[in-house]
Amino acid sequence: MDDVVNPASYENLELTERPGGLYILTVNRPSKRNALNVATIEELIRFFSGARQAGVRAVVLTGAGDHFCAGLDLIEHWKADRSPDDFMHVCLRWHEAFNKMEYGGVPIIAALKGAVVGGGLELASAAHIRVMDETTYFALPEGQRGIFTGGGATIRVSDMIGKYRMIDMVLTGRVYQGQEAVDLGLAQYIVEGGSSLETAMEIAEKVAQNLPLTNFAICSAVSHLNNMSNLDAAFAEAVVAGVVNTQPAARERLEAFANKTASRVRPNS
Ligand code: 1HE
Repeated sequence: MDDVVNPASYENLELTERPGGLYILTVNRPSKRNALNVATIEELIRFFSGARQAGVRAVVLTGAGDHFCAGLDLIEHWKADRSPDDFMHVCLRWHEAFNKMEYGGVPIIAALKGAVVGGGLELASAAHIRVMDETTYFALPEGQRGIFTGGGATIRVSDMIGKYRMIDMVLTGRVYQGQEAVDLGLAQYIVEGGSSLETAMEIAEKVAQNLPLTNFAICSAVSHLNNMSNLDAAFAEAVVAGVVNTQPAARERLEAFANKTASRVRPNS
């Protein structure tokens, strides 16, 4: 079995295969509220670096226990008494992991619950779709802890909710939850009276029906294009569409539309 999708390859992550190339990836340190230590970040890098080549069609990312993720392992950080150089390199490994997620081309659906805080929110923000439930709450407690964000919140959380809301979250430790969190853009779905995992799985099953190259464009190119000037993004979008929209596998779907056997787009009933 490819090491990347072999559950035995991981100590801090639990990997469960589901039919159709779907995987549930669970940060599995519930006694530490799934705090991210160095070893867990390295395992995330390993999985997301090889997921596409290993044939993974979609990933549901969650945490063990009642909380999604409590962020940086503060105890490991405190005990290590790191130098600036050391911690800069810790953060660069976080970026390696989260960039592999955001730009890797495999759809990642985060199933959120309980605390999604600090680096936990940075982890969630590297997923493509976030599903929360009624227990989920978001915060950036870095300001209170005497530290700063280091795993991309300045980029991705700002992107989701706007720079000044992000600044307010870090300055004041403000907590967002419920429908307000969806309205602001911290999550795209809220599950009332049910589990975010179940809904995230349904979404993953649906997106895995798309062609892998199409999903690669959606889950890699959109992020790259957003980093470019509009002029360059328009050019690069055309190049990506040139590749994706002429893929042989798409012809069958286009033919079905032409033959009127494909489903039509209708309003929700
Ligand atoms: C931890 C961590 C952690 C819990 N690092 N060990 N993140 C934070 O500031 C959030 C810190 N955590 C909390 O606020 C709470 O733990 C929770 C709201 C997440 C959960 O509360 P609760 O009551 O269920 O658990 P607890 O009793 O606080 O913690 C249970 C255990 O998890 C305990 O360990 P134990 O050995 O004493 O049982 C805690 O020490 C441990 N634990 N959270 C290490 N974060 C790249 S820069 C990113 C910067 C940041 O992420 S800053 C935000 C850090």
